[in-house]
Amino acid sequence: MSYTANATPDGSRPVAAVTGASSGIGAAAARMLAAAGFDVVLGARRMEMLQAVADEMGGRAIALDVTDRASVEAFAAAVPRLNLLVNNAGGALGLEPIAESVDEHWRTMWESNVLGLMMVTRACLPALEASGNGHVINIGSIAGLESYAGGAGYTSAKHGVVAITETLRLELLGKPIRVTEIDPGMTETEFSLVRFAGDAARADKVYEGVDPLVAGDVADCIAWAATRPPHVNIDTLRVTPRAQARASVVHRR
Ligand code: 8X3
Repeated sequence: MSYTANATPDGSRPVAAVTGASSGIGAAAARMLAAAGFDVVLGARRMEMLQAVADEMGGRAIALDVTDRASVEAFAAAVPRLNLLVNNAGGALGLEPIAESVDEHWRTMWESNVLGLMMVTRACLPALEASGNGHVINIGSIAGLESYAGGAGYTSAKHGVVAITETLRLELLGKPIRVTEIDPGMTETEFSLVRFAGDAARADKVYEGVDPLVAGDVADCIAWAATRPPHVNIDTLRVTPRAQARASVVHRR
C-alpha cells in the first residue's frame, strides 16, 4: 500500500525516528515511512546492518542502544526536529515457566521493552511537542493483551507497554501528540530466532503450517496509522494472522 505523510505545520519535511530499525518490523516500517515522504532516522545497535537499510532509502542511521541512557540521549539530540517516533526496539528471550525463570532474560526483556521505550519516549517528547503535530507509535504485542505459559517475562513486559501507552495518552491529552499502540501476533522476523538463542529449527517450528504475518504487514499498519489526518488518533490496532485466534491458539495445516 502507499501512503502520504501529513504536511507539517511549518511546511518542513516530516521526520520519523524508528528504533530497532536494522531488521524486521523496524526496517520494514522505515522503508514504508520513507516511501510516504518521511525523512527517516533509523536507530539500532547493529550499525552495519542499520547503515545498509538506511542507505536503501536515503535515511540516516544512528547507533542506538535503548537500554543505555547516554545512547538514548545522544540519539534524541540527533533528531531535534521530530514528528513521529516508532518505538519498535525490543523482543523476547526464552520460553521458560516462572519456576525456571532466567533472571538475565527477564532483566534484558524489561530493560529493552519497558525501560528502553520509556527512555526513548521521554527523550523525544520535547521535539515531538515542538513539531506541532507529533505522534508516538508503540509496537506492543498480543502478548501485552493476554498471557501464555512460558511467556511471563515477555508478556509482563508487553503488558507494561500497554500501561505506558495508556498513561501517555492521558498525560498528553491537550498536546499536539497522538499516541498509538500496534499489537501484532505471530510475525515471522528474527523474533523467534532471538527468543531461542539462534536455534533455527526451534524458531521455524513456531511458524510451521501457518502463514504468519511478515514484517511488511505490521509496517503497513504503522504507516497507515501515521498517515491518518492529524485529528485522528488510532488508539490500538491488534493484528494477527488469519490462522491465529489467541497467542497460543493457532490453526496449523
Ligand atoms: C509476538 C507475539 O505471541 O509470540 O510479540 O508473543 S507472541
